[in-house]
Amino acid sequence: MAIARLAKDEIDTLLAELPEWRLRADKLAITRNLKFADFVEAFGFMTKIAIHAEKVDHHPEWFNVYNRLEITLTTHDADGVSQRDADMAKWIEAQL
Ligand code: H2B
Repeated sequence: MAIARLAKDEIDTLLAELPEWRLRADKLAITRNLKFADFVEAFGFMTKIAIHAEKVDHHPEWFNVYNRLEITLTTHDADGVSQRDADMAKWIEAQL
């Protein structure tokens, strides 16, 4: 576990800043659901995130069906939510 997990109060503060994001039931990830006009819009957004993810070496877990996208952010190297997830969630919000 090379990267530090955020403490409960740090996650609370983060989620207060990100009202569209939720803590997963097991508390090891944050999630957000998005809906786009169509598949091309959804996949285009995923492509944008993918390019950023490669750049910062932090990769989302996601599930896409047509225009729906469920994004899950967790840090495998921390076994939970880290500052990397916070930064990624904030970056994603800034693209919307
Ligand atoms: N993405 C996520 N979500 N969590 C990680 O711990 C992680 C990653 N680690 N992307 C990175 C890649 C690591 O495996 C590589 C070797 O830097």
